Amino acid sequence: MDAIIRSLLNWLRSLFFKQEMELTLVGLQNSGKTTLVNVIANGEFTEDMIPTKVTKGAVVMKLWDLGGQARFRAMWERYCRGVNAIVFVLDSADHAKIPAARTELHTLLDKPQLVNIPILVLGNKNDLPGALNVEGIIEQLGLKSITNREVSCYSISAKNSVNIDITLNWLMKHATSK
Ligand SMILES: Nc1nc2c(ncn2[C@@H]2O[C@H](COP(=O)(O)OP(=O)(O)O)[C@@H](O)[C@H]2O)c(=O)[nH]1
Ligand SMILES: [Mg+2]
Repeated sequence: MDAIIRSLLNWLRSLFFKQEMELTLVGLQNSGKTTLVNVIANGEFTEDMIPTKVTKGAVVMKLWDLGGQARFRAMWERYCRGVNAIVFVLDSADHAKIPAARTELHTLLDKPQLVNIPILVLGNKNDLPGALNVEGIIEQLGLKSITNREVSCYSISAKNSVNIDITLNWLMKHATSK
C-alpha cells in the first residue's frame, strides 16, 4: 500500500477508536468479517471466543456468523439491541451464497428490537473477478425494500484495504454523539 494511503488510514483508525460506539458485524461465514476487523484494528486484536466481542479504545465490535451456529440465533437480538450500527458483510464474489445472505439479512432486520438501527452493507472481496458492484448488491440483496432504517452500501476489499476509509467515515458518523 502507498505510504500516504497507509498514514491516512492510520489517522482515520486513531479517530475511529476514540468514538464511543458499539457495532455488530454480521454476515455469512467466510464473508470476511474477521479480516475486516483485523484491517480496522490494524491487526491488534485476538478472536478468543464465539460470538466474538472486540474492544479497542472506546469501540466495541461484536461479530456473528449468520447462517451457522443455530444455537446463537436466539441471542442475536439481545446482542444487537442498542448498537449504533449493524454492519453486514457480504462475499460479493460468491454468487452461490447471495440468496442465503439475502435471507439472513432480511430475517435479521425483521426483528422488532433492531428497528431503526442504521445498516451498512459491505460487499467485500471486490478484488475478486466477477464481484458484484454496489448496484448489483442493492439489486441482489433487495436493499431497496428496506424502508425502516438508513441503509448504505459500499464495495470493499478487506484484504487490500480498499474503501476502508469510507467505511470508517460512515461508522464515525454513526457514533454516539457527545
Ligand atoms: N480475495 C479476498 N479474500 C478475502 C477478503 N476478505 C477476506 N478474504 C478471505 O476470505 C476468507 C474468510 O475470511 P474471514 O475473515 O475468516 O471470514 P469470516 O468467516 O466472515 O470471519 C479468508 O480466506 C480471507 O482471507 C477480500 O477482501 N478479498
Ligand atoms: Mg470469522
